[in-house]
Amino acid sequence: MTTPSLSLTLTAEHEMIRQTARDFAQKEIAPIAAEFDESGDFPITTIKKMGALGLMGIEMPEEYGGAGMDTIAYVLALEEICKVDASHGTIMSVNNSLFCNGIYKFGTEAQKQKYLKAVASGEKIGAYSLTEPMSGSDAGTMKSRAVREGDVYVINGRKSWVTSAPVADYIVLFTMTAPEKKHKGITAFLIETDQPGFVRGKKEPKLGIRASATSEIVFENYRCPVENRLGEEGEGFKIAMTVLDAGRIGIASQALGIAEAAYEASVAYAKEREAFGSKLGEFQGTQFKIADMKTRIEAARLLIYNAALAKMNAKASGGRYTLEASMAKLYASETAMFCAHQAVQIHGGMGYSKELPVERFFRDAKITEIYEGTSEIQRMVIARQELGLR
Ligand code: COS
Repeated sequence: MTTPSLSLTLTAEHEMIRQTARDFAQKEIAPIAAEFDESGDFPITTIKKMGALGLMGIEMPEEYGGAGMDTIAYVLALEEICKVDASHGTIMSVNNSLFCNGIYKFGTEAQKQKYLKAVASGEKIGAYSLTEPMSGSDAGTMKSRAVREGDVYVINGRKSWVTSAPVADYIVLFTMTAPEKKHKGITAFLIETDQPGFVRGKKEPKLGIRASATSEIVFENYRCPVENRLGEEGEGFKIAMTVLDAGRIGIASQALGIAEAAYEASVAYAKEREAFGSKLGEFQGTQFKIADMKTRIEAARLLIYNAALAKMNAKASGGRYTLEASMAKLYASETAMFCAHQAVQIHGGMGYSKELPVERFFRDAKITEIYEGTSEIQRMVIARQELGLR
């Protein structure tokens, strides 16, 4: 494979984390990826090892258990993991983007000491819970409730599609404290999953990213101390959206990794497999597929780097990078689906067989167009910004 020429100069630290993630993925994840995809078991051993390498809290300062690196380092490392297995990448991205980012930005010092340190270091697993059975894209319509009683909030309700929920130690939960205020009535809380009233619900039987266990969670009079509220009452929707901006850069990187895996498998197969007396790659029908895949991959990469740089600039300025994150997520996820689709087609029957990982790339790619905001939501966010509607 040729190395793409980029207008971004990577530092020695960037190269180092990319190599670390690449080596780990090849050595430790590649041999088990198919087996965990088949069983749907959570790969706790490899995830813990990723924590020890600093991959579970890449952007968090070292004083809070993280690796103290920047967003470029994060996207490079995540891409490498996802090139081998998107399930490991999902768990990594939720831990990094959705859990750590939120507490680092909105948490108190005590919350950072207790929850951020443990999750950024990989010692504990973090999760993020916004979605409910009847509230997905319209995140402001949730039914779960938190009612304050003295120095605790009593939480009741059902949340769904929570990545890592079957094993998570801590969860950032978004729930209603003032339903009449709609999205302005949502509040965020830090949930400890070993406390009474927290119940892990049914595990989702999924098409792809099967080893990143996902389940419902149920709250039955769960008593959450006031000091575990993240931010103020009513700030939950803004916290959720701010954190999703970071998350969407992660999902874009995941999609890029899947797209590259599908592309590299296709190039190798096109060079090796013969039909009608010629290599597949000698047919124009294959060449056009390869050309379109490569071009979209490099365009996605640039949008991701653009979003990562925008996030780094926003950290200094306090501004938002919503547009850049949504464009990267939209384009990269549709690129992943496009490349996985082409890869199955180039491989023919072998692309449809579980003997090769190409069918797994195809199944894993689809979720990137759905979670952390569907492609339709990303288009809505982009268009609203451009039209000045929000
Ligand atoms: N960062 C910070 N604040 C944001 C924000 C962001 N990215 N996006 C919206 N907000 C704020 C707005 O500024 C607005 O604030 P005020 O009430 O103070 O004016 C508030 O949030 C409501 O914004 P808006 O009116 O745009 O909300 P909508 O209900 O129209 O919803 C969308 C906006 C659809 C973009 C949002 O609900 C969304 O992203 N939905 C998808 C949710 C999702 O990704 N779910 C998957 C969960 S993880 S698997």
